Amino acid sequence: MRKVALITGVTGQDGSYLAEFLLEKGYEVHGIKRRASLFNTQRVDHIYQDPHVEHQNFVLHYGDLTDSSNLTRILQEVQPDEVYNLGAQSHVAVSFESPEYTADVDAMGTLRLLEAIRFLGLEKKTKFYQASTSELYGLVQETPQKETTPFHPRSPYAVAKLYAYWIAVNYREAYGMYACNGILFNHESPRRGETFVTRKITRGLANIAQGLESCLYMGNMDALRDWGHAKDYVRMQWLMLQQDQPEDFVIATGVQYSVREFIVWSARELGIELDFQGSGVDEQGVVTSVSGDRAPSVKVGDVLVRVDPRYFRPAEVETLLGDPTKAKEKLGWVPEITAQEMCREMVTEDLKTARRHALLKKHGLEVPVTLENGS
Ligand code: NDP
Ligand code: GDR
Repeated sequence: MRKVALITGVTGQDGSYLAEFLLEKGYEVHGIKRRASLFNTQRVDHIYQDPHVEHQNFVLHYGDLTDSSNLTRILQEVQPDEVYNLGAQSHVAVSFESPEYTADVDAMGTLRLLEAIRFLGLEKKTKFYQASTSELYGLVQETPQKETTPFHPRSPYAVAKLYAYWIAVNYREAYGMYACNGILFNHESPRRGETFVTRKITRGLANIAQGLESCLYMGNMDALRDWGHAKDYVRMQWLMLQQDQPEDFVIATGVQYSVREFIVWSARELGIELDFQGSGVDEQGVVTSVSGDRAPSVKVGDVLVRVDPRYFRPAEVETLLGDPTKAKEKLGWVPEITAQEMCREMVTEDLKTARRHALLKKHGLEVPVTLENGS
């Protein structure tokens, strides 16, 4: 019998990689997608299967984590062996603007799913993965952060995820459910949402190199993060549900870089050397190009990056660095892709798109590019 998995957030970065991974493992994969006024399945279109053919093994269901009757109905229909709860309002800065909605989806949504599993009597059959986060550590109490490091969340997003973390632990202890938290540090890819910092940088600089944009507006460039590749991290999500006992794991690379360094790497991939004047938290901070021989639209002395305080957060998480020792020892997991390799892959993909758009522009055709500078 092939295993059946249900993924919330299947249309997101991790959901799409996880769906691919489980399909390769022979799973029947069900995903929950939100109803939207525009198509929102771009990340999973390549694995889409026509519902009119028989023996479909990738099935999408309309649903929402704010709707418990809908979650119960989908769970009853799918009867999953494994549930991966990846759905969330996942943007930290946006959570300050929509705190109540973030709590509803990220905290209550997790409770709704767990309750639906219990209500249907699936608590002994269905294993549950909760997408927990390094943001739980927020104002860090210990470096590097590991499973036993105390939490101090710094945003409505992190506080909502704190509830989700503990309700998963509680259902494990109270009802004997196989529920695990993966405390994942930042992970990125060419499929990363355009308003997260790495993608904002690779896409923004690629557009600048091709003359589609002139300046990238950034927040705190001094922030330090432990960045891994999403492909490596979804493998880990699956591994966590294949153990004898449910446990919580930190997933990280154990190496930390600044946002500024990520900007330098991305620019270098595009043939641009940069000169930083002012700090990442200095409102006067500007970054100019020193040379740009491979970037057709960049001249020496151009201001390519400016600090814009609108991207500062009301409470910032300055530094995160994970200690993945437990995952290495118990699950035999090691990340395979470095942050620099990932940056190269992201720049390469964004440059392909930027080149296509520049060509359209050159021929007077409409460029389907959103110039919104992100969050
Ligand atoms: P994304 O933002 O790329 O994807 C989030 C997914 O959740 C999307 O499919 C989105 O749908 C869906 N979603 C949003 N709101 C709802 C809702 N109300 N009901 C149902 N689905 C909803 O996030 P990632 O893939 O990067 O992250 C996956 C999970 O892991 C998230 O829970 C995130 O908080 C967590 N996490 C991520 C880390 C990272 O560095 N990427 C690190 C640690 C934790 P739509 O496509 O329609 O917007
Ligand atoms: P984060 O990721 O908040 O860590 O949450 P993000 O990429 O948004 O920010 C990382 C750091 O970069 C700083 N920064 C900027 N961030 C954005 N988005 N835009 C900017 O212009 C900018 N300038 C500087 C931020 O202040 C921050 O310090 C991500 C999400 O995927 C969460 O869902 C997940 O839980 C955590 O990672 C782990």
